[in-house]
Amino acid sequence: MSKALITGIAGQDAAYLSRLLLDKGYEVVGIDRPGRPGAPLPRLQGLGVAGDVRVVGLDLTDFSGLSRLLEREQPDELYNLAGQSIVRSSWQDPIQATKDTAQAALTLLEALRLSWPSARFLQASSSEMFGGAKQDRWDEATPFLPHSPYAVAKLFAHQSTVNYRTTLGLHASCAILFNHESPFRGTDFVLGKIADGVARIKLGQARTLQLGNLDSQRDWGHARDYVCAMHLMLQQARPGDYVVATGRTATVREACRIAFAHAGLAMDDHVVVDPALVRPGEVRCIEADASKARRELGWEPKTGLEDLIVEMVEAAHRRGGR
Ligand code: NDP
Ligand code: GDR
Repeated sequence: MSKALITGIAGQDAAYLSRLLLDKGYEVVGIDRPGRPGAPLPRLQGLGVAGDVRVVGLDLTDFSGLSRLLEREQPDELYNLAGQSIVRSSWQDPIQATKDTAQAALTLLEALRLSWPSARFLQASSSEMFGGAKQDRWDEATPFLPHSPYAVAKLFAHQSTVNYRTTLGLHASCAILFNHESPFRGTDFVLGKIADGVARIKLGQARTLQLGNLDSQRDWGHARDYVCAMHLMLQQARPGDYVVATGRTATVREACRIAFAHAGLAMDDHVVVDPALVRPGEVRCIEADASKARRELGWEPKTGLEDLIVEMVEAAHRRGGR
């Protein structure tokens, strides 16, 4: 039986990845923040796997603790999904964001190198690392130009992973993930906020939904599909870096229209642009090119934008708003 260790076990992707790996017969051990042992993990519960994942609490910058954990668990695969994932929050506490994302990844890599180098490692990198890149298509060769403390920290973790692969020979890979969502997405993210807002308007709990830049563009996919790409990456004989995206870019306005239309509502009657929510240094995403993942991994996203949004709106409606 293969064993996987997943950091950030309380998060969206960790829940879908746990489900995928358990279905494949893996033993799954999750690393959560220390200090909340036995706390309920609603996303694991939501996918019916809370009882099947063994959870340990550990500070990801604790090198000795991580080394001991690796020696004890001897995992075949290690997925580093932990991190403070709200880009805006990284401006509020850039030092903590850098600790959670950059220092944690380096500590994991170093513990892996010294204690259990045979494990295969996956780093959750982000399209935010491209930031201000001028190219219209973003792929693995596009130069990075990070725009936020979050993205700078992600780039440090990314380059450290590349370094441990190319210089020290670890089987270490980076998934350069574009936005991916699910009913587990909170209202700090635009699709979660739209799904929640539509549900609340439909239920008569609200009349308006305040948003920022409606013309902003993103490539949105389903988290369930993106964790399949992560898993496939670690099954390759050779490690590498892969853009994971659908290839379809849409505006926030388009996403809104789909959500409101599904609920039988007219977006223009409810959406209000709040200039305070418009981001000053907006990342400009024109087109994501995931052809390497399609070609080498045989990976294809299964859920399109419409189905993703419908799933999110219906889940928010069932929850009765938040
Ligand atoms: P989530 O925010 O849902 O999950 C990340 C988890 O990491 C959270 O549960 C968080 O815990 C935990 N965490 C943060 N800091 C620490 C720490 N110091 N020690 C232990 N755990 C910690 O994000 P996703 O599941 O959506 O994303 C997974 C990874 O992929 C993240 O690293 C994210 O940056 C990256 N990514 C995600 C994309 C997306 O669109 N979803 C796109 C590109 C990259 P807590 O809940 O307590 O904060
Ligand atoms: P992002 O996701 O910053 O791309 O980071 P988010 O959903 O927050 O923003 C997407 C786009 O929507 C626009 N927008 C709004 N965003 C929010 N949150 N709230 C609003 O009211 C609103 N109105 C418009 C934003 O300006 C932006 O253009 C996500 C995270 O998962 C990161 O961890 C990950 O690295 C990147 O995706 C890839």
